[in-house]
Amino acid sequence: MSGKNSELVDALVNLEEKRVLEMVLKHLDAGKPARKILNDLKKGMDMVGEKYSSKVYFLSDLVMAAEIFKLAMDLIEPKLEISKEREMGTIVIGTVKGDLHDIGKNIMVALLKNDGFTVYDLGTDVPPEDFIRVVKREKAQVLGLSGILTMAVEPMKETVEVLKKEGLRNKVKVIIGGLPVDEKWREIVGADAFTQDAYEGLRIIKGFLGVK
Ligand code: B12
Repeated sequence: MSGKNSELVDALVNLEEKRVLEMVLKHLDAGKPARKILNDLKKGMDMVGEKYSSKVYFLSDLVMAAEIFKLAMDLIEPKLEISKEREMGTIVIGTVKGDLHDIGKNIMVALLKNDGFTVYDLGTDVPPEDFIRVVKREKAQVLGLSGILTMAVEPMKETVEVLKKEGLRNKVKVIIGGLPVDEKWREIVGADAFTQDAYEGLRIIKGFLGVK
């Protein structure tokens, strides 16, 4: 593999589960920040996606990479625990209808929980009505919509429309996240913000709520 990548990136790209997990543990023991480890894993995942696009990898390879990523996340998550005792705000989050990708969303959820937010994670393939029901019930201040497929723009838009119909739009901030989202998507969907990066997402959400 390319000499520019870290060993961890290469191990994930080569789908070497044992080596990935060993390296994650080694990095954690050495005190490497969880954020840096996550960045490497994300880079590896992006490269796996490129290999899939260019037909070097099959779908089974994508599934394998996703499994390895999840196992690595399980090791990293407890280390993110700085557990703040304060109540930061309530967020409802999920991957929109028709989309089953949840790795990025799960990272966002882990970061939010770690910072003391109350998070209602509705999982994947979530219909608009389910988002709105939980937003209402929990009086959430923020709604986070994840979408990795290009078609996710439609269900995102639909979800914001239902939010409007229920008269909740001005009470809830909406942020969209995922690989394809950009300013154009934000506009089409009618969201307040977008990001392709969970750490930026955390900053934006804190900005919404005026907390640090
Ligand atoms: C892993 C993966 C899968 C796994 C998913 C496993 C899982 N549990 O998630 C499996 C194998 C199941 C899968 C299935 C499919 N996949 Co897929 N997959 C990927 C892959 C390789 C990586 C995605 C990923 O996890 N990235 C890593 C995470 C960390 O990044 P991220 O999602 O962008 O998340 C970050 C930010 O966006 C942000 N974020 C994410 N969500 C949110 C939410 C909020 C609120 C905020 C604030 C921030 C935020 O924070 C994260 C961290 O910074 C991508 C290729 C790629 N390069 O991305 C293809 C890709 C997304 N898949 C693709 C396709 C086509 C499919 C399938 C249709 C394949 C098939 N023929 O069946 C199915 C779709 C099934 C469905 N209905 O959803 C295409 C999409 C094409 C398109 N334009 O729509 C891609 C781009 C591959 C490609 N190049 O062709 N896939």
